[in-house]
Amino acid sequence: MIALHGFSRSNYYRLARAVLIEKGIDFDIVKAVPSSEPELLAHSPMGRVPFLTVGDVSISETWAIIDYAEQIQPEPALLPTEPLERAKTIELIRHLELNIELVARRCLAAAFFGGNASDELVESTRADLKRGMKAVSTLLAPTGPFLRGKTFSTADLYAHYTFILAPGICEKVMQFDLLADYPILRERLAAIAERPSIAAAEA
Ligand SMILES: N[C@@H](CCC(=O)N[C@@H](CS)C(=O)NCC(=O)O)C(=O)O
Repeated sequence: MIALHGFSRSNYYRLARAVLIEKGIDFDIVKAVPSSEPELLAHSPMGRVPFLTVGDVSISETWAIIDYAEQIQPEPALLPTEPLERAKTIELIRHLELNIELVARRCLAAAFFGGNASDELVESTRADLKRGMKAVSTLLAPTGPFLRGKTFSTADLYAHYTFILAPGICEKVMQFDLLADYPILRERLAAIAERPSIAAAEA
């Protein structure tokens, strides 16, 4: 049996959950929070969530979970099969994660958990996010409704779960609207947010 472990406030957990729902894969949900306890490290070597268990095998890292889901349940496809479009979709996903999600997270503690962020950190985060947003926007297909055009993909789910967190961090720590200069992206995110799997992953 497949089980997804995580907690509902985790955007990565909700992303993995939405993918499994989109795929129609039958899975259980098990509550788990990040920890460096040996029991958790045995499943997820950095002590992070989500992780997936398939029988007695554990898979950490959301991208690995998504890839596994794609392999065991190819339809509906959440990644294009045409090689170039698949590469462009993965390229977009990597930029979302590396240049928006992980950059914004540098100020996560300061935004929501009473941590401190030095002026230097705030400024470098703001500058890197601006670069990241430009990169992401150049990778959007010219027409929607989804980020890469007519076909919904994992990139849309990555974007949804990236942009439910990063703008809040920017607003709290930098008083800046991350999406202000990107109305097309904002519009497509609104269309993606209507996806039933997203509502189901919140449940
Ligand atoms: N690269 C990991 C990141 C997962 C992640 O950062 N999860 C957060 C919860 S949303 C976590 O466990 N944080 C605790 C930590 O980083 O130690 C993935 O793709 O699954």
